[in-house]
Amino acid sequence: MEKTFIMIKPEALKAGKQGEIIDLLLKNRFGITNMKQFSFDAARAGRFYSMHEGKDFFGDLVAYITSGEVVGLELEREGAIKALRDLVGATDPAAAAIGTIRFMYGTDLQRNAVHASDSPESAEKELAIVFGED
Ligand code: FUP
Repeated sequence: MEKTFIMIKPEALKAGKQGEIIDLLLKNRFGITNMKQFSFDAARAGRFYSMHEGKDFFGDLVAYITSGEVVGLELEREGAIKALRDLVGATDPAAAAIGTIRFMYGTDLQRNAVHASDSPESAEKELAIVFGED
């Protein structure tokens, strides 16, 4: 079965929404095969978001993701990567479809509640950074 990665971002955690978000994952038939609450340091955040290095929002993105604890989950399901992206919704919560996680829990483009892997390569890389490093 396909694996993917989701991360509940700092503002959603501070608002106490992690339980509701995990409940939605289970209701949508994702299996949870690993889960961890942790804080990024700047070096690990830079590796995690390396595809955005050089973009104007990169510094703000790293500052934001290191601003508080996050919860990372390894998920398993048939077609997990696409199914999760559908459940998560568009990057900007203002554009996210009704019923999606970002529609319900996102605040703005940066504080959009969750991150979800967008390809098998991203999932493998992100799972290794979060669960493979100590
Ligand atoms: P997504 O794959 O939907 O998480 O979106 P992207 O990979 O395009 O963006 C990664 C993160 O960068 C988003 F979660 C929010 C942030 N971002 C900004 O803060 N400003 C931008 O202009 C674009 C993205």
